Amino acid sequence: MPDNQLSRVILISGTPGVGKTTTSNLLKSKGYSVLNFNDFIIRYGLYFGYDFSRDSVIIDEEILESKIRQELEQLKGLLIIEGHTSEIVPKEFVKVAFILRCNPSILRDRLTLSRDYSLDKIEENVQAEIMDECLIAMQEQLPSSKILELDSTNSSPEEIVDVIINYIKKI
Ligand code: DAT
Repeated sequence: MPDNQLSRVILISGTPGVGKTTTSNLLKSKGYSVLNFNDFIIRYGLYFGYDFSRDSVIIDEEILESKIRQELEQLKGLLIIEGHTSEIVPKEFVKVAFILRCNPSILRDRLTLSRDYSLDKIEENVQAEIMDECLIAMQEQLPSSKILELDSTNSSPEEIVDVIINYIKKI
């Protein structure tokens, strides 16, 4: 398929608690199409187990990549895909990946206030943020020219969304 006929995908990734859902909901309210990657995985049963210690589904990356590819081949236009495993989306569709970041101690506060997570799970996510896990996972898939980090520590969700929309307008 020629590149100009592919659907264009913007990824939003980052450690749980950095603000992906909040940002995505704002984008949705402004009329953008947003796919929550975790909902997609669950809707199509694209997982083969549940990791109770991490409170997350265990995915089969090959099956998931093939299913999302099928979906994207049928789509035209812009789709925002949000999720902390969204680096699995085939790179030929991806225009840019935004990695939301947050200062680890603020992230700990956000997770403590907003989630029913155990202390271990909160610390696991804080460590993942410190270790750049989502950034590194994305860097393994995309060139650095297609990855933009946005720090949500001192920026409101509206400010984050403005940056994303300004970028979208240019592609
Ligand atoms: P995620 O979807 O990445 O797990 P979220 O959108 O559920 O994160 O946000 C987690 C919490 O942090 C939630 O209580 C809202 C708050 N939050 C999100 N973005 C923020 C921002 N830019 N500034 C302050 N708080 C934010």
